[in-house]
Amino acid sequence: MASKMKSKLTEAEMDVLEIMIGSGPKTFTLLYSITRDGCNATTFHQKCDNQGATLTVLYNPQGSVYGGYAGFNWPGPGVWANDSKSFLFQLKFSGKKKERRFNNKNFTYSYYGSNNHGPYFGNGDLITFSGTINPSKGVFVLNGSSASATYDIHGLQADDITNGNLNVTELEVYKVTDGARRIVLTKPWRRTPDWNEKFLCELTKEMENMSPVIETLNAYRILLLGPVGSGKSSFCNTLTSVFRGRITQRAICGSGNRSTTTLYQPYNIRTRQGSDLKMLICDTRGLEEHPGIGPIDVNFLVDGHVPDMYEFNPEIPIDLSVPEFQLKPSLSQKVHCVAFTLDAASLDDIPSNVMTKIIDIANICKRKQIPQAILLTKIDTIDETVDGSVKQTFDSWKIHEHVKKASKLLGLTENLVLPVKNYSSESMVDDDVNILALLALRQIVYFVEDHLENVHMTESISVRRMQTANSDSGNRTDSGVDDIPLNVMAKVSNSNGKSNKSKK
Ligand SMILES: Nc1nc2c(ncn2[C@@H]2O[C@H](COP(=O)(O)OP(=O)(O)OP(=O)(O)O)[C@@H](O)[C@H]2O)c(=O)[nH]1
Ligand SMILES: [Mg+2]
Repeated sequence: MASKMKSKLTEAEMDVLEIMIGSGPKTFTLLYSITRDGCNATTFHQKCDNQGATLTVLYNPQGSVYGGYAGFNWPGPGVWANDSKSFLFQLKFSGKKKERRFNNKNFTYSYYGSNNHGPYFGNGDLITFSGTINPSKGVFVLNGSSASATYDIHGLQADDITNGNLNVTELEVYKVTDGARRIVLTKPWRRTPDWNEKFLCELTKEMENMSPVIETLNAYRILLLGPVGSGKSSFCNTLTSVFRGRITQRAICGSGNRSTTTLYQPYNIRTRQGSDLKMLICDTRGLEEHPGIGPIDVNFLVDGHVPDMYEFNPEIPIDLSVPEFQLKPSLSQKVHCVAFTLDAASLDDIPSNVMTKIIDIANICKRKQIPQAILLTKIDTIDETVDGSVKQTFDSWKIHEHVKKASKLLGLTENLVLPVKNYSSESMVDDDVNILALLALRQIVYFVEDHLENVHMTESISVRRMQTANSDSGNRTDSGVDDIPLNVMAKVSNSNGKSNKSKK
C-alpha cells in the first residue's frame, strides 16, 4: 500500500509544509519515488495524475531539500495549471535547515502537463526531468532546469536552492489530503507497567527508600544543566511537588533571554511525612549564548569545587581566586549525575554556541565517567494528545521522534533520554505527571547507583594495591588506608557488587 512506503520526508518537515500550505492539518501519502519506481516520465504520470494536490520533493547529494506544491491534479498534455495555491519551497540548504515558501507571482504558469516530463513547475522555475534518467552510483543527474521566473524566490539565485545542479539522490511525490496525520504505534516505544495508583505508590516508595551504595554518602547529587528556559527550575519544583503532594514553587521559574536562575542551588526533596529523600537536585544557571557559564565552570562544578548557593559570574568563569572555591571537595560535594535539560519543542533551535557548550560539557562528563541523562521537557507542547493525557507519552510517535533527535544531538543512547512534563500552569498535582517525573528520577538514580558502584570498585582496587605495596615493603600500617580520599571502607551490602538500591 502506498501509505506504508518508507518516505524520506520527516514528520517535522511535514509539519513545516503543512504550515506552508496553510489550510489546516494534512496527510502526506507517498505516490512516487524515483529510487523505488524509476526516474521515468510515464511512471510519474501513471502514479501521480488525477491524485488531487501533490507535493514534489527533491533531495540532492549536498543535503539540500526543495520542491513544489501543486494544489490540483497535474494537468493534461500541453496544459498549464492556473493555481493560486501552488508554491515552491526550500527545507534545507547544504544540510542546514532553510525553511522558505516561494510564492507564485503569475498563476497562469503555475505548473505544466507534459507526457514526456516529470514534475514541471512555473515557466522554467523547476523542470525536473524528461524521458528516463538512470542513476549512477546512487545519483540521478536530472536533465531539467531551474530558474527564477514564475515564483518569487526572495532575490535568491536558483543555485542558492539547488547548489547549482539538478543531481538528486531521491525525488518523491506525495498526495496531500486534508486531515491530521495519525500514526498509531502497535506497541509503546518504551515499556512501563500499567499507570495506576499502585504503580505511583511503588515508584514513590522506591525513591523514598533509595540510599547511596557508599554508606558515608548522605545524598546523591544530581546536576541539572541546559539552555535558558529549558525547564531546570521547573523540574526541581515538579519533583518537590510529587513528594509533597501539592504544587510547590521553591525554585523561581521564568522566561527571558538571560537565565532566571543565577545560583548553584541544591534542593532537598521532602516527603509528606517530613523526611528528606537521600538526593539533592541541583538547579543552576542556564547555558546562555554569550558569555554565561561554560565548560570551565561546569568542570569545577562536577568535581565539587563550587560551593552550594554560589552565584555564577556570567562574565568570568570560577577559578581558585574565588574565596569560596572548595579546594578538597568530598564525594558528597561532587556531582554524581548530569541531567541535560532540553526543551522538546526547541531541539532544532538551540543556538550553535550553546550546543557547542553542551557537547563540550558532555565530553567532560564522559572523560570523568560521570553518568549523563537528558531530561526532555515540555513534551506537552509537542503533542496535543500528551497535553491532554500525560499517560500517552510512550504511545506518542511524536515524542519518540523527539527522543531520538535529542539522543542524536548529544550522542547519548536513546534510553538515556527521559521525557517529562513539568508542572507549569497546574494548581493541583496529577498522578500521571507524577509517574512520568518519577520514572525519570528513578532512571537517573539507577545511573547514579551504577556510577557509585564503579567508584567504590575503583577505590577498593586501589586500596588492595596499596595494601599489597605496603605489605611487600614490610610497611603495612592502618594509616595507609585512612589516607584514601573516598570512603573506601564503605559497606556494600552484598558481596557480588549489587547495591542496596532499595532499602525497604
Ligand atoms: N508547558 C510546559 N511549560 C514548561 C515546562 N517546563 C517548564 N515550562 C515553562 O518554561 C518556562 C521556563 O522554565 P524554567 O523552569 O524557569 O526554566 P529554566 O531552565 O530554569 O530557565 P533559566 O533558569 O532561565 O535557565 C517557564 O515559563 C515554565 O513554566 C513543561 O514541561 N511544560
Ligand atoms: Mg531556572
